[in-house]
Amino acid sequence: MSNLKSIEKVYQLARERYAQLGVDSDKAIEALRKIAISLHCWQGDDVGGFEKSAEGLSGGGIMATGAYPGKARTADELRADLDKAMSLIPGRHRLNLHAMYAETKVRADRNELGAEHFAGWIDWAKANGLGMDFNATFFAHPKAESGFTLSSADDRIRKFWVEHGIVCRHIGAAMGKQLRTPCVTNIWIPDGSKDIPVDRKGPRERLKKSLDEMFAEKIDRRYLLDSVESKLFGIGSESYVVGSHEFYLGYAIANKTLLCLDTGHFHPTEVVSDKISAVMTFLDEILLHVSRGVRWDSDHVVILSDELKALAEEMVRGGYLDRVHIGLDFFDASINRVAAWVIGTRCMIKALLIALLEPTPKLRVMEESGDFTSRLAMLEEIKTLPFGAVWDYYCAKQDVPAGGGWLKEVRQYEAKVTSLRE
Ligand code: RNT
Ligand code: ZN
Repeated sequence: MSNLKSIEKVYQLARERYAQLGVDSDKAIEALRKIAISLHCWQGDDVGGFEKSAEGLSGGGIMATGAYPGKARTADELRADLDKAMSLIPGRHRLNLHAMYAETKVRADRNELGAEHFAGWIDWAKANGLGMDFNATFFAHPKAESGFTLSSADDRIRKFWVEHGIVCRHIGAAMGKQLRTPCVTNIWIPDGSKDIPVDRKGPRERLKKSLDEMFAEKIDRRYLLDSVESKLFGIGSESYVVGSHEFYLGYAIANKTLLCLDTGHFHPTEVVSDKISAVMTFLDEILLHVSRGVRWDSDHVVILSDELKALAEEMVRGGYLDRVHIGLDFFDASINRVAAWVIGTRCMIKALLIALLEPTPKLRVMEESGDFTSRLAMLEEIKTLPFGAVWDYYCAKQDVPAGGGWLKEVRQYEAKVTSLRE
């Protein structure tokens, strides 16, 4: 029997098994196909970027560790690596780009960037039928070295970063317009302090003022969706982070922006899965940065963990798929970078598939009638349903390797392409 034939056969058995629980696996697959994950460009080069004066990650408090050979050195290499990764991931997804990945012929500072500097990316996205999301880059820059950007007490510094935010909104809008899908343009700043500050209030008031200035121009939501990302602490901002969760939750509600919840940006026992329904009660849309913190905001590659599954369950159970933008945010420099994208993104999609295959109506009936014994029994039983058969079938139908076979392709690409890079 051919591989495809056997995948189909196993799928038919799984389909029947799910049908016994009232779950239509064909429908689950159809729903899954429509979910776009925004693949972050920065896994491909350890958050390096291509600016002429690239200074690496200095001044940002985020860190990629590891020295695996073969990282992309140019935009063309990064796009080729993304092409390879995307060819091994089922479905049609999006590209999440950072401003530091501008392709400038002559040096343009962050406040001088325009859509023309991203033409190579936009053309590539267009050619591949991908939407794009965008991020302003408020780190790895001399004007970020003091540890304060949009909240800086130095008005020249603060203004510079406000200008950066404004040009990035225009770039995002151009991406959205050209690609005919709104570009979520996210703001994360590293502002904070290593040791206990006396003034916690001043920087937060200045950050609000800067955001107000940045967002003053109304831009059509068909092109641009503004988003703000909170954080708990960073390297060098252990004692105080200006853009904390409370700060941005308040800002997003008051100003109708999106809120970005990064799964690595909370206390280790706090989970974003429980925050979704809480914030969605007050916000139209949110952005997720799906990451995996190990003891801290370490940005490990996303795996199919209980929390990843819980995150997907909350999106599906709450009917939030249209209002939650799923972006990834991890960067591991210690393993093959193309493989890192493939592993993390496939896991995100698997988690969504598992959630879509849940017999939620049955569970709800148990819960509503107070039968928590049956609810717990069923929640545990469904963990061993044949979801893998549905996943394999979905991959085969989408023309990507069903099992671990994708790794062979990454290894071939490594031998022919990435390992030859200096
Ligand atoms: C940093 C934030 C931010 C970055 C990217 C590169 O803690 O998570 O989203 O990871 O912008
Ligand atoms: Zn993030």
